[in-house]
Amino acid sequence: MSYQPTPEDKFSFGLWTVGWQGRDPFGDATRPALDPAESVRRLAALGAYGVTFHDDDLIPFAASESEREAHVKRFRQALDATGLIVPMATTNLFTHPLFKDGAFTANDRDVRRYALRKTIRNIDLAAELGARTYVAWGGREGAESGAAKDVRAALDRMKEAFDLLASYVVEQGYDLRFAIEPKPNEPRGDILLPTVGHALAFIERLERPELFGVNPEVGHEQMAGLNFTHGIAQAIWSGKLFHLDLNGQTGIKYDQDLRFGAGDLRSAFWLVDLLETAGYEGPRHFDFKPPRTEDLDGVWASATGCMRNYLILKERAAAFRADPAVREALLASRLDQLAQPTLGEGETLAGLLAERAVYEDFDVDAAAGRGMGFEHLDQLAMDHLLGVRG
Ligand SMILES: [Mn+2]
Repeated sequence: MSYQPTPEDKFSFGLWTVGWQGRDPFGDATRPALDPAESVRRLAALGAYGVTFHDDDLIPFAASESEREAHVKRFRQALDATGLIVPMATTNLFTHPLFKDGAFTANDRDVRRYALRKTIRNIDLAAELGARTYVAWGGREGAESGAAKDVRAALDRMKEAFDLLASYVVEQGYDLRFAIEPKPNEPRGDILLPTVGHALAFIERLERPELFGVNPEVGHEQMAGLNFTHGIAQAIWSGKLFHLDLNGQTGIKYDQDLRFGAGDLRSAFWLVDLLETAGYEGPRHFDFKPPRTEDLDGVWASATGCMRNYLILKERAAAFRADPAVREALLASRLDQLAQPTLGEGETLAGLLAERAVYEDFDVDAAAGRGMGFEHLDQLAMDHLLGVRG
């Protein structure tokens, strides 16, 4: 296998990923600005199918109306020339000092009203460019200290904003759904909706929950020490995996945004196994940052590595699932039983309560003594992941 991506693989990249100039809290930019049209051409040449953007990646914050039109036109021409699509767009509600205390949940009411206008303006552009998903990452929606934020009131304002945005999209007739992106901290000390679970629960309180899903990011869940693949599985189980951000993270530390596969490799293997077997049909979107040690050649090498690692893991996961020894090991670990309802067909709880074999006569010691076989099963997975089997 060549691991050469094609548009059928549905790989997409944010303009802000390859375009990141390497500015961090301790150092200045190490790379020149990239022209969005050039990024589109390079990504298409590498085998990506899509490109995503924040309003401010494409159109500088203070651009005039005519400058705005010129930027959009150049971008659209690059899309038309390459066949790249825009599956998703999002709003930058975090860079400008205006948003230092948040956007939809800023204590300043006029900041919240401005944030709604800024978002709706970019939703119009997203719809115009054919995006089907609108991501909302509230990086500044949070606090560093207790009294600074009334969290219940802030959640009221967050709900108000999303309810208004959803009704706008419905009124305009846009074919666009929202995906909320959780993150536990950074840039705020603590961010609202910190995990996939928090976001899933919040969505159910909205007026149009059917228009909202999640956009989980590998590193964001792993920053909180959580099992990303489990979070994705629950999002899929809930019908809420509208989009996702692939990257790499090594443990509980700052948001590393490494290229996909370069963080927790075992977790990446199980993630690809899940996405490829659970019927997820959305974009495989990379939200990473090529390290600031890299020049532009290194940027494209990093982007290539994201896609290559996904395809290698896809191949390895498929080989794992196809291996007869794995099928046998899965049975020995009783995965087939987990898939069966706990009550039999037509059986009632009363029947379960009346059956002595279930409880009174149950051989507890024998059941407790049965090994689960998980170590053998996991080693088969390791062998496949490491490429020494099959
Ligand atoms: Mn990140």
